[in-house]
Parts: sequence; C-alpha cells; structure tokens
Amino acid sequence: MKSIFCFLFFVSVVLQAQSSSPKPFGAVPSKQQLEWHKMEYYAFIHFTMNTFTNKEWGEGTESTESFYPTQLDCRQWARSAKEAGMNGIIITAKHHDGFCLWPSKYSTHTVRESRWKDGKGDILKELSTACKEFGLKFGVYVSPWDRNHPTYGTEEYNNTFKNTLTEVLTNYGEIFEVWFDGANGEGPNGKKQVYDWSGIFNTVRKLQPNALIFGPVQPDIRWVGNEDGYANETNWATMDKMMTETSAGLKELNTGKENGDAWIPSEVDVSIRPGWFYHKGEDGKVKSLNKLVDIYFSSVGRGSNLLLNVPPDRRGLFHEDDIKALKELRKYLGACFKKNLAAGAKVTATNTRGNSKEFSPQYTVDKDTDSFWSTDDNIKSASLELHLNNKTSLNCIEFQEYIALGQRVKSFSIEAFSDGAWKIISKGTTIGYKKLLRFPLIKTDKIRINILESKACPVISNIAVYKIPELVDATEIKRNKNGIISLKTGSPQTVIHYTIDGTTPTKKSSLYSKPFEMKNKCLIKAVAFNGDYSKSSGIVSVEFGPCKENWKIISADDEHKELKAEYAIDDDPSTFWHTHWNGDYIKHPHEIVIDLGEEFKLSGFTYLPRQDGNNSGNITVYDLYLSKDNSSWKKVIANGKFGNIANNPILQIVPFSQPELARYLKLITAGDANNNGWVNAAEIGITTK
Ligand code: FUL
Repeated sequence: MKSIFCFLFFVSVVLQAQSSSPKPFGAVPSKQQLEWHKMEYYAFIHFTMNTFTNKEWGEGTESTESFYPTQLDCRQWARSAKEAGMNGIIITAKHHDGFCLWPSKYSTHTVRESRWKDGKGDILKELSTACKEFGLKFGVYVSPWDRNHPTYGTEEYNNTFKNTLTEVLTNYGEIFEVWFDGANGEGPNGKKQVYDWSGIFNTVRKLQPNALIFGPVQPDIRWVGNEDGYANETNWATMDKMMTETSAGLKELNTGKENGDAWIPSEVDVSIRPGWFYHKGEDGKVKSLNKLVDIYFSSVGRGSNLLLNVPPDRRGLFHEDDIKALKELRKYLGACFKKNLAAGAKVTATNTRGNSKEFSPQYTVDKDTDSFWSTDDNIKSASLELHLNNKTSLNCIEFQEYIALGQRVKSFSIEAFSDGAWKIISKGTTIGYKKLLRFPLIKTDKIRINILESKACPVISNIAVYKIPELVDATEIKRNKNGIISLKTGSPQTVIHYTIDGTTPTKKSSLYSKPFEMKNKCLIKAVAFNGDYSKSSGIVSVEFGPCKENWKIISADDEHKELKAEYAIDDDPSTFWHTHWNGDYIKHPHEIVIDLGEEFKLSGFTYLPRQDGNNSGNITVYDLYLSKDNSSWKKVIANGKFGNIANNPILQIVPFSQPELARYLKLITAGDANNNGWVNAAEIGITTK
C-alpha cells in the first residue's frame, strides 16, 4: 500500500513538473529587446552636409554655408515611413563630419551656423514631433568619430561627447535606439579617440533607460557584419557579453554565437540606394522591388530587424523614386501576408509537454504569439503536423520561437503531403524571433514540421502559411569590353523590353532577342514580363561610359600573375586587379597607367573595388593624373579619398572640377581599407559629359 502511494506521488510530481512552463534556456532577451524585436522594420535617415557636398564621409572642414535644404519637411519623411509599414525612424543626428542637425551648445559646426531657417532650425525637434504625430518610434545615430571637433582625440572629447549626447537624449522625448557607429578614424589633429564607453553607456542608461544601444562594443543590438542587407540563414541572437565588433569578426557578427552568454540580436542596416547619403547620380539606382523583397526575407525573415535607409535629397525631401519603391514593397508584403492559410488548421504533435492542453500544438496557429507549443524537457526533436482546411497552393512558411525563453532550435525540415507522398519542401537551421521561408508552389492539405535538433525542448509560438505572389525576375544588364550589351533574367519564361534613350521601358519598347552593340556612352533601361504579360519586374537601368575596347594597360606595379591589371579595364565587375599580398609584396604607393586609346573630354573618373565580398585592398587614398601624351602629366586630384569603401564597396564616381582633355590616366594609391599596403580594382572607368 505504502509503495503504491509512493509511486502515485512520484508520477504526480513528474506530471506536474512536465506541465509547468519550460525553464528559460541560455541567454534571454530583456523586456526592451523583446519590444524591439516586434518592431521588425524601420527607417534609417542619412542626411547632413554630405547631402550637399556629394560625399559619403565628410571631412569636417566643409563650410556650414553649404547646408541649405530648400523644402525640408520631416512630416513628409514620417508620413512616407508610416505608409511604407515602418515602425520607427533613426536619423543621423551627427555623422562622422561632426555636423549637428540640432543647435548643439558643444559645437560650432551645426544647423545654427547654416543658412537654413536663418540658423534657427532644429531637425531633431521637427522629426521627433513628426514621429509622434505619425505614431513612429524615434531613434538617433550619433557618430562617436568626429572629424570636426577640436577636442577629438583627447580625453576632453569624451566629456564633449557625453554632453552632446545629453542634449540629444533629453530634449526630444522617448528614444528607442541609440546608434553608435563602429567607424573610428582620425580627427582634425590626426589622432584617434580612445572612447570612454562605460561613461557613454551610463549617460544613455540614465537619460533613456528604455533605449537600446547599437554599437561596436558590448552593445544591446549588434551590427550584422555587412551593409548589403543580409543576415545569415543561421542566425543566433546570442553573443558573448564582452564582445566587440573586432573580437567577433564579420562572420560571427553575421551568424551570432550559438553558445553566447548574452542576448545581442542583429540589426540589418542597408540603403535603398547604393550610397547612404543622397547623390543625384544615384537617382536611377534605387533598389528594385525584387532586391528589396530579397532583403526583407533575408533580414526580418531571418530573425533580424531591418533598418532601411532612405536618404532625403537636397530639397530635404524623400525622393519620388524612393517613395515609389517603398510603396511597391509595402504593397507586395501586404499581398504576401494578407491571408494565413494555416488559420483554423488542426495541429498534432509527436510529443506535447506533460500531455497538457496548456502547451497544445494548437497554440502555434492561434493568433497569440505569447501562447506556445512545447515538448517534455528530454525531447529535443519532434514533429508537428498541420491539417489545413482545404487542399491549397502555398509557397511560404513563417515560424516563431517563443524567444522570451531563449533561442533553441538548431535545425528543422518541412514536408508537404502531395500526390500521395510526403515531400521535403524546405529545410533550415535556426528559427529565433522569426523565420520566413520561400519555396516553389506546392498544392497540399498537410504540412509536417520536423524539429530535427534543438538545444532544449523546442518552444514554438507561431506557424503561418502563405501563398505569396510570384515576382518576375529583374533584368541583369551587362556590357563586355567590345561594347556588346546583353540582357538576361534568371527565368527562361520572361520576356525583356528595353530602351536606350532614357525613357521608361514598357511592353511597347524594343523586345530583346539577342546581344547588341553600344560602344559609346549610353543608358540602358529594361523591364521583364512573365509569358502572358500579366506581371512585370521592376525597371533596372545601367549607365555605361565609352566602351573600353581600345584601352590598354601601359604599366601596373607589383602586378599579381593571376589577378592582372587587365582585369581593371575588362568591363567585367566580377574580375579584379590585385597587387601582391604575400612574400616581398610592395606597399603604397602603387601606380597603374591606362591608355584610353584616344583622347576624351573627361568629366570625371570611376573606381569600382572588388565585388567578391572581401574588402582587402580597397583603395581609400589616391592621386589622379591625366596626360595627352603619356609624358607630361597633370595632377587632377590630390589626396583624393573614398569614404566608407570597406563596408559599402560601391562604384565611386569622382567628378573633376572642370572638363579635362586626356588620353592617359594614372592612379597612384596612398591608402587602403585595412592599411595593408596592397590594392585592388574591379574596374577603373571614365565619365564624359
Ligand atoms: C557606417 C558609416 O561609416 C556610414 O557612413 C554609414 O553611416 C553606415 C550606416 O555606417 O559605418
């Protein structure tokens, strides 16, 4: 009798234990981080002196007279962000050039010293008010690196910076995120700053206890390791608490650290245009819908938040093309997630925690993301089966882990029952806050989700299934060294129409059938349609300078035998010239001399660094010379600089102050992205009027 009683007591203890909620596993998010995850998508605004001087990195010496937006309207920014489905705005209150968008008491390089509103304006005030009006959260980017402030590089600057921050964090209401940029170069006196990070963090914590800090040292939110818009498919929200961007490295920033001891999720920052600041020359280069959708699925769809930059132009307005792109994206995403085909599905599981209703698999398809399905503690792989109401076509699945209890899942697969058999339709690694998966359309009424490996019992709060509209592939426009243009898309079913006169291509424009010749400077615009013309891709446009058919390399020092200088003038961005980087390699200056084959009236030159994802050898400092005869040379640009070329290796277009007649071009380098001494070039080109 006694032993039966003991046994029953034991069983009831076990059952009780198993039907209590799973214990948190590993690092878990703070309350503020949980709220932040829910924001998913918000705007970055890069606006400062650079907008007016056509730079990416200002030097801090620009005249405040240059800053003069003629129609600045923060309500237009906020309205556009709201209509785009965004949940907040982070603005560059101060970029590396030190120019303050508010009249800071601690600087003489601010809107107060500009002509805008006779020096009486305050952009932070206008924008924070507009954000309130449109129901958006407000955040600030405040660059620690300051190329203007006279105290930069001395201990005193740490106080200056904290004072500056105090102004920004006290006068503009609630701030959700404070963005400290990792870029740290020299200031006006040639010195780099040693930052008092703990003092800086204390200032933020004291003044805005709910704000999260993005930054290079022990942050609340980490950089994702690139400025291209992509989190890794494997994305842990955990990192080591003591991390810095340098100690972690780009790969770990991108994937997170599986067993990291702190919750430090990634944020994907990317610009809607090639540069972070507005440049008129990039008006035709707003990212296509296809690209923006890819970015969304690779950021929000991989458990990161998406911070999409929209740079106001010189009027002080979001450009019409950017607004159009934002609206198209919003419309597309709206159509994607309008109807959850798993709503009302019946869900079964191979194991349910304590067999309790409290953790029923049914909770994965209710609307509440705070209820979840989980398994017994010792069960680390399990399957869920969704029985849909009808046989239906679908091509996208969304999952969420209940991250308040930590991130657990390491790998999963998805099967659909179709034509009498189970077929694997997708697989992946981590889930985290959210995972979105796209796959080819399949008709089914049964889906099985297999959690293959989990670090602790899985805790899944949400599963949704969608049929998302298919997108027509955008066109890739290429020209080879002989001036032959070719257009293609990833799918043979599409048809491409194009223009060469700058007009918008429609289905009435020339139909592309085979490569064609365009040796001179030209602008090609293309649009692709699906077979029955019911859908079209976004418009893609590419501008080419004169073709490089007759160009020759006269000389290039320390040329690598495989990565030849010839690759810098082959009009193929995927190949590149590189000087030696091992053995007795030579350091700067490196010199490359190019014969353009004939004399041109040049309005500028272009440099494209290597495009293979590695930034080693990207040129940062150079002199440029021109010549008519390859013997007497004119220095056209002295000590030229390419800003932000390590993290954002886009085409650099450098205009000359006046047109120059020349046949020979000589580039002499003096610096590279990582101070290694070697250099690369995917392409060197020219611009003509
Ligand atoms: C980088 C900066 O150097 C760029 O100019 C830009 O602000 C980007 C968001 O971060 O580190």
